[in-house]
Amino acid sequence: MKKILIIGANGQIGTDLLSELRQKYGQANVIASDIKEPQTFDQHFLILDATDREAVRQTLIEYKIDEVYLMAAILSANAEKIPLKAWHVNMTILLNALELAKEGYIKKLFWPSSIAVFGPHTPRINTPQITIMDPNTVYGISKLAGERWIEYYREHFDVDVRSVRYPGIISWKTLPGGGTTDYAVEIFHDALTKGHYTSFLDANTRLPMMYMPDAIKATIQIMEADEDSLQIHNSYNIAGISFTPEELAHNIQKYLPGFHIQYKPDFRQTIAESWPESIDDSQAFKDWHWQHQYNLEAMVRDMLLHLSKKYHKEANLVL
Ligand code: AKB
Repeated sequence: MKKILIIGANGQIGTDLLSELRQKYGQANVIASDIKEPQTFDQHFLILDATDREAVRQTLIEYKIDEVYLMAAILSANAEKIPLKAWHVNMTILLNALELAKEGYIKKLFWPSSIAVFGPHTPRINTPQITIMDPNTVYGISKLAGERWIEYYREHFDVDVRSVRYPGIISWKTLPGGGTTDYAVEIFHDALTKGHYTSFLDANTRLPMMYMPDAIKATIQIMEADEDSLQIHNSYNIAGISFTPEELAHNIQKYLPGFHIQYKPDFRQTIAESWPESIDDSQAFKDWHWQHQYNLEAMVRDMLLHLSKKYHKEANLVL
């Protein structure tokens, strides 16, 4: 059985990825790591600072790791507050992993890119796989540079690295940390606990989003795809659902009729306006049969069912 290391296992995507990979490959074969302790005890967890290449190398050797999922990053909104640190962290952890893969310590690497690689001159509707990319956020610049580096390491050093451009990811287990698309998760928590939500994006800001089960499916599917079928060596566009805060609020109101939303856009509005509204993922479909499953209605229902249990608010839902 192969051995896997997740870096950034306590984060929003890392948490769900960890449980899915452990179900698939067994508890002891999937080592979780993060810079911070997890909420609950995990005997296969270790503290790891991925900017420290020697520490990562030791972990790979000690646990005889084959594959790494590099899920740690400083996201778009947080990165704008600490530009140089965000650049340093996002690039160093990737270059460390690529160097270790080049040296033979990692057989296969997953590194996520993001819709943040696109910018104000990118076609915003049905954004093509190959198009203008002029990101104007630190996070987007680091992801675009990362895409160039992974392709470079593949071409020059035959490193097997797989990547998708995540849209905003919606999930109930762990909150996202510091992204522009975070409103689409916060809204559910506030709808259930307070009955109202103040959105930091305008009512009509349409962004590409995806429900977590689809994001995990894409991540594992591309890692398992036959290498020869992958024609794209920077990062694949993947699409899920595109909606606005207003449309999301209307869908929540179907289950929580008393819920209301107000809009107070802040600096994240400018970031959102530089990103696409929807994504063309036909290349991913063609190469590795990618297709999302959840639409807006199914995602909202599933989110509310899970979170209402967490907050003991099942009785409030009109089902
Ligand atoms: C963010 O908002 O920064 C992330 C992303 C789209 O990569 N969710």
